[in-house]
Amino acid sequence: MITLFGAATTNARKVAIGLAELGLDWVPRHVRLDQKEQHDAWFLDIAPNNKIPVLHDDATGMTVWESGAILTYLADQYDAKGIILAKSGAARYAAIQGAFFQAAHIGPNLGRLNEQLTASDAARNPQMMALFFGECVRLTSVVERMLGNGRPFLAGDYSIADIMHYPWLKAGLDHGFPALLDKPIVTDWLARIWERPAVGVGMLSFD
Ligand SMILES: N[C@@H](CCC(=O)N[C@@H](CS)C(=O)NCC(=O)O)C(=O)O
Repeated sequence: MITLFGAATTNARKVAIGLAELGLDWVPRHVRLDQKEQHDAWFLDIAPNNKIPVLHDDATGMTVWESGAILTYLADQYDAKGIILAKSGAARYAAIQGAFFQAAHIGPNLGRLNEQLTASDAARNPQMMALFFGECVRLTSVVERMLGNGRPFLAGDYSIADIMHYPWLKAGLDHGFPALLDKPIVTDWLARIWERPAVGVGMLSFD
């Protein structure tokens, strides 16, 4: 059995989408971030960075953390047809490149900007706010270029690159940053991804 340690968050939902795409059975283990359970010793043993998602697979005995690494693991173990990640060649590395880009840039910058926007007046730092806002403007342009020339998905075919970005850009558009993300090329892509049944299933996980 596969266990996904997670919560109703963007990063856990990426993995839930991947599991649904591959038709895998799994059980959720809700980690209570509101009670700081991610700092408990048992959790730090499996996830030294004290963050969800974490996946454990009884079939291989492996435990993996970092959403991009988990999706790559699932693809290597269970995706013979290359539904979420091509087995070789340029398409494989374009997808992995997109996944790294999300984890290194989109996630941290949208996350920090959101922290600034939702902070109390006393805790808000105008310099930090300007820094993260500026970077998010730049990153939105990167996403637009990735989808340029009529490309339907972020890395050629549908892949882990789209799965990594979807919960973040959807949440950004819905909750915080319409001025940044309400761009036809991005909203068309969001609509295209949403048409996939597995995406709807994954986005409701841990609710
Ligand atoms: N780059 C990581 C980010 C994981 C992450 O930031 N998880 C958040 C929830 S969405 C978390 O566990 N935060 C708890 C904490 O930082 O203590 C990934 O993609 O898996």
